[in-house]
Amino acid sequence: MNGDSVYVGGHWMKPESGQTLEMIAPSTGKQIGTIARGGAPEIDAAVKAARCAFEGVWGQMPAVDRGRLLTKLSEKILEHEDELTEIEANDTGKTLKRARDDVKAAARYFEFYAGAADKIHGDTIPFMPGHQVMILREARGVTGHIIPWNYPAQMFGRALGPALAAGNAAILKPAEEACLSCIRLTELAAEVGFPDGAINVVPGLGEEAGAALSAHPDIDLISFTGSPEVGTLIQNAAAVNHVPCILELGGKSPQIVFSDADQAKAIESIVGAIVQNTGQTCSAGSRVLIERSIYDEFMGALTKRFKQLRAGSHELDLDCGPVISKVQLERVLGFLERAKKDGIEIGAEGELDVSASKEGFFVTPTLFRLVPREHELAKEEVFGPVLSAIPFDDETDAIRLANGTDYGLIAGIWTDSGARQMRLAKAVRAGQVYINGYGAGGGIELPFGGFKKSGHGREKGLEALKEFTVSKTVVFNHG
Ligand code: TXE
Repeated sequence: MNGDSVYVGGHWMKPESGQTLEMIAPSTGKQIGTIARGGAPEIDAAVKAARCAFEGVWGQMPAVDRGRLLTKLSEKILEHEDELTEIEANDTGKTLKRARDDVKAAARYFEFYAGAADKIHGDTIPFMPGHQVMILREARGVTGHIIPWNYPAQMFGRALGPALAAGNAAILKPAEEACLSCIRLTELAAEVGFPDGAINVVPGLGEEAGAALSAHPDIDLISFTGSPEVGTLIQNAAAVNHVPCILELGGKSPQIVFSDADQAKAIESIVGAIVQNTGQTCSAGSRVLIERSIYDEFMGALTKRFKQLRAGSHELDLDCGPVISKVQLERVLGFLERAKKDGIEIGAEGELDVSASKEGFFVTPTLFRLVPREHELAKEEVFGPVLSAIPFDDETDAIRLANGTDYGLIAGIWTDSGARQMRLAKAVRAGQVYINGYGAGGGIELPFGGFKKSGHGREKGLEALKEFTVSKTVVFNHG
């Protein structure tokens, strides 16, 4: 694998720094590979290569042919499903099942957007007599994508699928904590035959390669998924050049359980939504809000289920693997320690399996009871398998609580009442609302993005194509 190179203009090359970064396996704490430490020079070369592709072969390619290339990449990913699954699981500490689902999702992104490439079209508008107005829908041009470590393979597809389908030339800056699958996926994309410069991948540190990409004056759009703090830095850097940004910045998503809900069904979903990917999911359901009249009964069943959870080596396919890094482990443990110090009662803890090595970054799944509404556990994203339970009095209180954080990414509403389902769906400020279910980001077809500090812009679904294109109004005066 090209673990010491950046991919620019159709070529793998060593970065000017001549340096590499170590990739550490979260389950063992041991190095399993390297990536290039790309920086400003490589980002600049990538932007130039992308501009050249956009103004040349790639930009001129018929949409149907762009779609065919995306189809080929999708098929190629599935041909390499086993290999990519292993890479992804070792690199991120995901369970093998989760990693396989992610690789399939990466293929599905390219499949979905392949079919859409030649269906992007504009409109006409009735205007004054003697005039004809056409609204063209054009690619933005050169798009930059800064992605996180929690779903490297999926994010590769989520970022590049719609950007390329729409005809943009792209530069991807994957995360330094985990991106070996992105390197391998780039190799597969190169084999498929995308024109030089259509896809450029520059691994490196956020403050180097990422900062250079977000501040580059010749970028037409930045899409970013990561922390709110870095989202602010990126948006500020891009603003200097008036470059628009799509930001997806995480959440503190509520699962709201009313007394008339199917409790057994809700519990399975609630547990799944906080332990999948070891809680390192922007759309993790990290708060469970429970109607007070059923609080004790519901917590009894939830506690019982939580105690069955096991975390251990990703190879065993338990409920949780490790978290991504020592830094993240300390961050999650910090939340747990502060909560204990503040006297918040632990409702249940899962179990650390013997396979959870001391060198790995393991944390026990934890459920907290009666979390005070203003506590950080009720407000802040932990990004680990940590669930906060909070009772509510009535519907109004539930809505207030659900909307009571700076975030607004997704929400789950559990109730049998149709009228209440509709009221809550409208009142909760979140980009996705699930009724009697919880999608954790949902299918690729579904638009995804946040309200408030969860970010702005929409990815996934056909809405992503709107973001990665721009309208141009053309007025013919034939009077
Ligand atoms: O994210 P960062 P971190 C949240 C989650 C987590 C916290 C910290 O709560 O605990 O963020 O994670 C690049 N200019 N999410 O520190 O730093 C970086 O290289 C340009 C939620 O890992 O935001 C990586 O590619 N780019 C989330 C990407 O930003 C910079 C997923 C994300 O890293 C940069 C991940 C800079 N100055 C974390 N600094 C979600 N929404 O899903 C860093 N980067």
